[in-house]
Amino acid sequence: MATTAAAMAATSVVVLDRGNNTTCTINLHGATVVSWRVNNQEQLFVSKLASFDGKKAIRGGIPFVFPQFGAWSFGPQHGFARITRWHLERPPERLHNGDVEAIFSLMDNDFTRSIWNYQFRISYRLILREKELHFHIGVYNPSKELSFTFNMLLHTYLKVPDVRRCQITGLQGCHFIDKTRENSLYQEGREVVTVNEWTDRIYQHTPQEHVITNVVSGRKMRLHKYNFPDTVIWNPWIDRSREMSDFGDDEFPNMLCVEAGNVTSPVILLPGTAFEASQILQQFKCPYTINSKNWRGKLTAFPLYD
Ligand code: TA6
Repeated sequence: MATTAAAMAATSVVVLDRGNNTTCTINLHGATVVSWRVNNQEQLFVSKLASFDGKKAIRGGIPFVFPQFGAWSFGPQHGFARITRWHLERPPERLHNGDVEAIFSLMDNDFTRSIWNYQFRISYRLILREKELHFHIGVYNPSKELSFTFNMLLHTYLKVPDVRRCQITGLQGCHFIDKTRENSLYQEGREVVTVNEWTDRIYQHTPQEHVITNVVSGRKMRLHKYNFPDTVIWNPWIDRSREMSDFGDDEFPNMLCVEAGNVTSPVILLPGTAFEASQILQQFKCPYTINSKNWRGKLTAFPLYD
C-alpha cells in the first residue's frame, strides 16, 4: 500500500510523554522539536503558517542547523539537517527517575553528499524532565583521511506572550555581529537585552547561561549550554515577517529566538574524532524580577540536576 503523505507525516512524529501533561514532540523531518508542553503549557512557538510538507524547514520549534549557519553557496540556508529526514535510533524510553529519553540520528546519504561530500554521523539525544528539556549532541567523523568543518546551532523559537516584555541576561560585554546593520560588529552594553525592533544578532563567546524573562505565563526560561560559544537573538518584527510566506504578519510579538550554537568559530573535526555539545532549557517561576536588587544569585537557586 503506497504510503500516503498523511501517513508519512503521521509516522514522522515521535512523542515523549512524561505524564502530567508534560510532553515533547519531535518531527523526524529535521528532528525538529515541534512542541514542548510543561503541565499542558506550550513553551515553543510554531507559526500557524508553518509547512509540514517534508521538504521545507518547519517554521518554529527547534530546527537543527548543520553543517552551515546562514546563507550557503553550496546548499540551503542553515544547512541540510533541518530539511532531511532523521532516523529514530532509540524510541522513547522511561528512565528510572521518571524522565523520558529518545535518540535520533542522521548520517550522510546521497542527498547530503551531493551538497557536502563528507561522511558524518550525528546522534541527538533528548531527555524530557519535569520542567526541563535536555539536548545532547554528538557529531562523529568516521572518515580515515578527511577532516571537515561545520557550524551547528539549535534554532530555538520560544513562545512568549509579548516579546517587548522579555529580557535576556548574559550578553553584557559580548561582541555581536548585527545582521540588521550590514553585519557590523558592536559590543553589548546592556545588563539585560530587550527586543523592540527587527533584531538579528550573533553574539560571540557568550557565557554558558542565559535567563529569558516573561516567557509563557510570565515564567522564566533558563538556557544552559555547553560547547556552544555563540548565541543568536532573532525576531523578524513586521518588515521581515512580511517576507516569509510561512510566518504570519501578526506573529512576531509572540516569538523570540534564542539560539545556542557554533557560528562564528566553525568546528574542525579530524578523521575518527567526535565533537559533543549540549543545551538544557529549564522553565521556572521566580519571584525576583531581573532588576530587583536581590535577584543576584537567586536565579541560580534552581539546581539543574537533582
Ligand atoms: O538565526 C537567525 C537567522 O539566521 C535570521 O537571519 C533569519 O534568517 C532566521 O535565521 C530565519 O532563517 P530561515 O532560513 O529559517 O528563514
